[in-house]
Amino acid sequence: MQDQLDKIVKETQDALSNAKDTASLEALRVKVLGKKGSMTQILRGMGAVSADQRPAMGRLVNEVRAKLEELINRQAENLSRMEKEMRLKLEAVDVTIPGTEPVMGKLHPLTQVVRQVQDIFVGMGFAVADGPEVETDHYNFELLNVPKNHPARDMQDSFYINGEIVLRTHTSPVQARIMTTRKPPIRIICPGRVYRVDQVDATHSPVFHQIEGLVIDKGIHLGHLKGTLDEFARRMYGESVKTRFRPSFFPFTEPSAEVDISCYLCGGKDPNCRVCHGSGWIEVLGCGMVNPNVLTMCGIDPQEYSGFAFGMGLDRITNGKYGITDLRLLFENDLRFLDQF
Ligand code: 2NM
Repeated sequence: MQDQLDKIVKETQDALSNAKDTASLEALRVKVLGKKGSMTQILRGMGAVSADQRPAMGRLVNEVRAKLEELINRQAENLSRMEKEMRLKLEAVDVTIPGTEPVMGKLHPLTQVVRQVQDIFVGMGFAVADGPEVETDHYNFELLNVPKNHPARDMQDSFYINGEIVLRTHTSPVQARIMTTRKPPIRIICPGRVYRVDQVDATHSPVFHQIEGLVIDKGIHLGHLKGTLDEFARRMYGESVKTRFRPSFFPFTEPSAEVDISCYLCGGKDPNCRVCHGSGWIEVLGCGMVNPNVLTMCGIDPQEYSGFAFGMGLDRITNGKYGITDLRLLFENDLRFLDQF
């Protein structure tokens, strides 16, 4: 029995140095001290020991058992300390390491300008409206008093899907849709993409962007038009800009005008100015009092209501503002270009 005990102690010591984690140590504990463990087997064998040797042998077995228990417990403590240290090392986070800065996106320069224009008009009580880019001839031309023989209605100048469907050539059809469905007062601006047949070059594109405005109410007159657009020009280009209204023609307005602003870059002093080319004036928009024919066709009584409307090309405004000289850059989405704004 003494030999057996020695063997168990030796084997347990060997196994202890091989128990590299808590799980294998617990397996060893069961193997030695468990119900079917080797020490328990020894105790069971006590019956076979002669009565005179039993007390001494019993004491010895208990001492060995206590010693093994202590060895295993000590190793268990060691392992659990080591495992904790290992986890702390693995899970350590160095909060002093500098972070990686996220790359911030930006709005496309056109979007920035649309928002700027929108904000100015929203501040004056306008609502933003939109509508389809694929329009009917009825909303795009007919309701806007554009005659059947007008060059814009030529297959050569507009993108027709078929005889009646056309890619909108301006955002006015959005306004026609509002006029036919809503009772005045109406105060809206309509930004969006528009389409006209054009060869692509530095100043032409078959796709471009407009924002148009419309005000209809009782007693609206040219003074409201001029005051609104003067205010827009000052908010957009600075308090010191002057405006100039030149007579013009549009089928949907009567009378009509083009609005120029005094040059915000050179103030008219630089004969080689890249924005005004020395004229001192920059053409920024077209406008007019809504033609009574348009009101009538859209179901609004011109005897009761009047209104004004205006429209501007956003691409040109954007290019002027940022000194961009080629329209194509706005549509190529080259990040090396877009990153600059
Ligand atoms: C312009 C110039 C003048 C205009 C007219 C209308 C509508 F729908 F009320 F008839 N919307 N936009 C208009 C008037 C647009 O763009 C240069």
